[in-house]
Amino acid sequence: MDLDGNRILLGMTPEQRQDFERDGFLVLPGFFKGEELERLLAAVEDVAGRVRAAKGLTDQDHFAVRNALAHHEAILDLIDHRRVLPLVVDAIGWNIQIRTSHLDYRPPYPEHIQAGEVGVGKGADHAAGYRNLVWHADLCGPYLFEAPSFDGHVPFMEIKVGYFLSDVTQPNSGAIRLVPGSYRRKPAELREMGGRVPDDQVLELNVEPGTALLWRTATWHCVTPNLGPLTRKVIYVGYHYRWLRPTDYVRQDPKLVDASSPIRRQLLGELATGGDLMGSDPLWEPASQQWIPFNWDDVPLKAWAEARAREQLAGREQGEEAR
Ligand SMILES: O=C(O)CCC(=O)C(=O)O
Repeated sequence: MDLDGNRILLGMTPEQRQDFERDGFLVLPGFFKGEELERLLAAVEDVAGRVRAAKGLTDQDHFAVRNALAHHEAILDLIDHRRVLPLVVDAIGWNIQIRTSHLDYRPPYPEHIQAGEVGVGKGADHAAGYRNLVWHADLCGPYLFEAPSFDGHVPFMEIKVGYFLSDVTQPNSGAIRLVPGSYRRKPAELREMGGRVPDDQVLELNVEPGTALLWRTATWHCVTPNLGPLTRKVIYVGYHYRWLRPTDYVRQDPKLVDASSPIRRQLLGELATGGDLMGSDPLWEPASQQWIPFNWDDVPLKAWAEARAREQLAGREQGEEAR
């Protein structure tokens, strides 16, 4: 915040921030190109080969990998990518860690499988195990997180960055569908609508490889079947507050943590300085440092964000003086 209480943006333009507030997401075409995109695609194929070997799958089979960051360095490098982090902090702040990172690998449907109605979850494809996710908002549902809802709305708990690495420009090629602005609607409304959303409220993200999507995961979304000729390849990285519990891990592999930078250690759910997660007196006065740390150096994204905000302010002031 500046002295007038205005949010200082670290990566987003004011227009992007407005779009994000209005729609619940930002689409960033051409986010990865050239070598960066090639590296991610090679990583996906490398992981895919290992998954197939481990699970006895064929190259026609679809699968998802969770805690994907632990399976390839190129995926790990996404979590604090220099162009991603400022956007993430603008969206959700610095008091964060990774909840989940996942890879979705979805070859074209075999000819004999008929797609059911998109977003509804009934059809031969669902019966055959194809995961064309139905319309939903994340972190809510009949058994999950409804207690802390405010007046039936989903509190702001998480954002994800999606990286669409394959061509999903054609309708029904495995693209995500979104309902702009729906993070402000109650999940109960979606249920009352029978889990169907009228077409005029829906945006299907038919995007080129290398597009990124920064989004509040309370935005209603579903996935189309892959009726095209190409394999759908998407990676998502989800960031939530440090005081929530991740889904992909209790603690990440110590080798991975030890080899990580302080900011990366924070994002992996650890204290950047390597201290005890339960504080300095874990036996008699345990105090989760994922709530309020004794030492803010344990949460280095705070200082990182503040330093960047100061730079932005100084730049603004210099600009004003030059006028
Ligand atoms: O695979 C996708 O595009 C969407 C995945 C999804 O529903 C989610 O991340 O919650």
